[in-house]
Amino acid sequence: MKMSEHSTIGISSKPKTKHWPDTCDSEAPCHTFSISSLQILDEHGNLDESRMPDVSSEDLVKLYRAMVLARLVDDRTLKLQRQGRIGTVPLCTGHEAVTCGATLAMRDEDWFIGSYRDLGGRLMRGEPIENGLLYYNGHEEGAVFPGGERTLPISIIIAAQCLHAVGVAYAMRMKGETETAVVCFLGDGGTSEGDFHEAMNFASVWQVPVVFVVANNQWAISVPREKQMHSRTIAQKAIAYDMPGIQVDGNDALAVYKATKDALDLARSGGGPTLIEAVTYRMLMHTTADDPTRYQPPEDLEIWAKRDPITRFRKFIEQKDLWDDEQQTDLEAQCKQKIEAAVAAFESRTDFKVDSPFDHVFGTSHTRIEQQRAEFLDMLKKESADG
Ligand SMILES: Cc1ncc(C[n+]2csc(CCOP(=O)(O)OP(=O)(O)O)c2C)c(N)n1
Ligand SMILES: [Mg+2]
Repeated sequence: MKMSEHSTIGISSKPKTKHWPDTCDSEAPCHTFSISSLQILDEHGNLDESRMPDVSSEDLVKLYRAMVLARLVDDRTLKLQRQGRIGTVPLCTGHEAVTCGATLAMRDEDWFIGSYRDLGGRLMRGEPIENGLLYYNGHEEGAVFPGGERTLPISIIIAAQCLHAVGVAYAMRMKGETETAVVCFLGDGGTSEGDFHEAMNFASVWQVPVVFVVANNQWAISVPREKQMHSRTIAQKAIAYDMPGIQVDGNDALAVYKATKDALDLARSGGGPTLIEAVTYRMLMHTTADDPTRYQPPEDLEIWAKRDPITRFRKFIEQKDLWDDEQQTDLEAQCKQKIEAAVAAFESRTDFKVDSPFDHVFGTSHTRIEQQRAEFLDMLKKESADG
């Protein structure tokens, strides 16, 4: 497609103003850049009133409830895995403010395109708890849910979802949707991948409505951030693509909410993409297949435990008289009931299509894939015949 055609599909055909000088005066910097940071709720639950976004009391409570549900689902899933009742699972403990805060800023018609550590946000988008259990037990059925067409399946391929996000945003504008936007979640490790940079580049060139939310949890499996990049911040990677970049306290759900809301407002108004770095910490293992005690300093865990996103938010809503111990007890009981119902439903299901992964490799049937499907089904048949 030629650039000149863009205006007919709703994407600005106007090139961005060229802002580089023909020659650079060696005495003065050509450009200077800076990265700002945002915290609204500190680790003790104290609020910076001047930065408080406009969020209703109802939404504050909704956000808190969503974070608690995600934490409790994580606890239960870890136990199921340790009991051998589910396969390998990535856990989200510590990440609740990132995904839940960002998701609260989204509209239902926006696209949620993420990875495997976004449980809280996925549940807020309406994904049943049972789905995650199915998915991590190897059943594709858990990758989709009714009404979840705009919540894409989890991307296990690091940063591949960034390209999907830009493509979806571009397609949306082609289809004439001018109000919807895409939120793309990824990790710090994802920003060291080529896919991320390609996506950032085209998001910038096309000025598509995408908000990249990077959960900088300090680790890519056992590789600490400083061993995979030399950048002082991840937010500064936005500068290379001339898009806004901001670093937020990723354990402060209000800061994540505000940064995402501002970025979505900008995107909806035609202002293009934004990169948000949410600084947080992975409080548990990478996945249940990994032993973080071999590489994670215990003192770091202590430091980050004091910054827990849920504890500080609870203090904040208690100070606002929106929450008390009785509500907490009720919430935990309700969550546990929902979780147990999901576990029971998951464990009683037998109607799986074991070869469903082959359905999703290409949009249409493909000879090579069909051969592989036949081999796989044959192998299962032989295995069950052998007992
Ligand atoms: C393209 C690709 N390379 C390698 C892997 C193996 N892998 C799985 S998770 C992971 C680390 C990702 O770290 P990060 O992006 O920081 O996300 P986090 O797990 O910390 O949430 C890697 C390398 C993969 N899934 N995809
Ligand atoms: Mg990481």
